[in-house]
Amino acid sequence: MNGKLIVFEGVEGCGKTSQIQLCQEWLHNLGISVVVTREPGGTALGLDLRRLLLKAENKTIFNTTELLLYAADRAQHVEEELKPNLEKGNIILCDRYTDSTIAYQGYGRGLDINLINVLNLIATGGLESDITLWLDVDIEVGLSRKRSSGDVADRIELEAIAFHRRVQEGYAQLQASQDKIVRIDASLNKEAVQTMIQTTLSDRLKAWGYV
Ligand code: Z5A
Repeated sequence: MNGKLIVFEGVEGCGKTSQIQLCQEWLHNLGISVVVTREPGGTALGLDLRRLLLKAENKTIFNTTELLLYAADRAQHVEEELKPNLEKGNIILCDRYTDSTIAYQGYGRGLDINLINVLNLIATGGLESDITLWLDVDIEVGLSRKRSSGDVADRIELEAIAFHRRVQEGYAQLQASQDKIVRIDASLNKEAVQTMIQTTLSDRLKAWGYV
């Protein structure tokens, strides 16, 4: 496939949405064809799954059910959105992908990570990100940003702080074991974070032949 898949990962309120928007503008100004998407909810079916997954009243979703719903969202997203855009040569900026499942359902919920790896493989057909930007911010900072944004807290944000700490630890472990995952200090202001992202991506864009 000719395009590239750039994934943004991190705990709640790390600033993925803000940074993806700035990055989209930057790439657009460079004349690069860019598509923005997310998981869960990057397709019409995925939007329905997202509502089920994040509805705060859905307190009876079992951990395995949750895992399978995220996997179903991903399988649909890969076939309907990611593969066609990569075939067209587009750059895709994707808000969350397979590492979210390892961090949240693996480290957070305590489900078997080997099983999650197999499930990720089934859902993606082996499609991996070309680079993953891990926006690393202290969970308290992220959660307090979310609170001050005025958004209603969803089912996963309402989890205990210990859950969010395990998720954060999951990201740290993933980053330590994979060169493809680049840590970005997301505690800085939005402009400084974007500068770091652009510096990291500029080298890749050259290597990939986009600039
Ligand atoms: N999940 C899962 O469990 N398993 C999976 O496999 C997948 C997902 C794929 C939905 O994700 C949930 O699904 C998520 C994980 C789980 N858990 N929850 N909740 P989501 O990505 O849609 O939701 P989110 O993680 O809560 O992201 P978000 O709400 O989109 O937040 P964000 O994108 O990281 O941040 P933001 O919207 O850019 O910023 C939040 C606020 O902070 C906003 O007011 C900004 O203006 C402010 N902000 C952003 N950056 C800064 C800086 N640098 N300084 C100060 N303030 C800032």
